[in-house]
Amino acid sequence: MSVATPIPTLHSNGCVLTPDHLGWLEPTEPATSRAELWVRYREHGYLWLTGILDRAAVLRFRARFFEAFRETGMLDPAFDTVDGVHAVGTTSPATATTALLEEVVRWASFEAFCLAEPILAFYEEFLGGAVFLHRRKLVRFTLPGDRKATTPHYDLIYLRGGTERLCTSWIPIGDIPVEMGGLIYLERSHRWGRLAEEEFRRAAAALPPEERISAFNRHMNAEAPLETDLHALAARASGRWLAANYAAGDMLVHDPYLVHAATENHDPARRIRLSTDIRYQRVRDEVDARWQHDWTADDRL
Ligand SMILES: O=C(O)CCC(=O)C(=O)O
Repeated sequence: MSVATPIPTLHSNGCVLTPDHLGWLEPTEPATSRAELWVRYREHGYLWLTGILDRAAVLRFRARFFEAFRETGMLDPAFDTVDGVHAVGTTSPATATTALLEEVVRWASFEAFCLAEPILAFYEEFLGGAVFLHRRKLVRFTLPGDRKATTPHYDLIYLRGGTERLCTSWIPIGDIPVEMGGLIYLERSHRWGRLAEEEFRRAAAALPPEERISAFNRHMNAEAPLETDLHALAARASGRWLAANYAAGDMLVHDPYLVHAATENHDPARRIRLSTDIRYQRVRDEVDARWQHDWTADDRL
């Protein structure tokens, strides 16, 4: 994709991001040398590895998900299952979609998806040793027109009980062009995130150990860790929000201090956005014990 391609206005939780506040992510060729990958990762806080995964395998998993999703009654039967097209005007009780997601994160086929050869090979090379995949894995879908999107945060807020040498993989399960509401990163905010976290660490030093590592400890609540207003946050971190047209087969890798959010899905074709976010680290580094359970909607992590 050309960097000169104009970026459309995007929306996130009611916040309007006009093109002057946005930029494109820079793609990285997966065959790039390890040394160069690290240079880019340190500089930008992310790697957008285009086409690292087998596109057909990713689409097979998308089709499998929507086959199960059909029982919510929200899939338009006029389209192929793999397209994941939302049936106009349909809704489903949150309990039904939560139960489905809680089941999907325990599917053996999902575990296999997360342990696909190219992912493992990438991390073993990138992290330089045997890797560990956190058990708590999230699968997310976004219906077209839904006004709720992931609010800005950096991942370490939720993962303070282990190493900070941790990487998140965000994997689009299907194509996610920019208007379909993918992940956006706040430019070079991993430096700012580190400083913000140091401040919180100091403020929380006197709290009991369990509360100190909680994303919801009283200091986090007292002074909201991050603005929910994306413009205010961009001004504080002096960066733009970076977006991309993601394709099935891509994988993003991000630093645990890099601030990110998601945008709303305004796909004219009414396709449902589907993605997963999963975390890897070296097996020898300290692991956050709270993340060694399957995700549930009420796990408060
Ligand atoms: O997919 C999303 O909406 C959010 C993902 C996320 O927060 C992450 O990858 O850490």
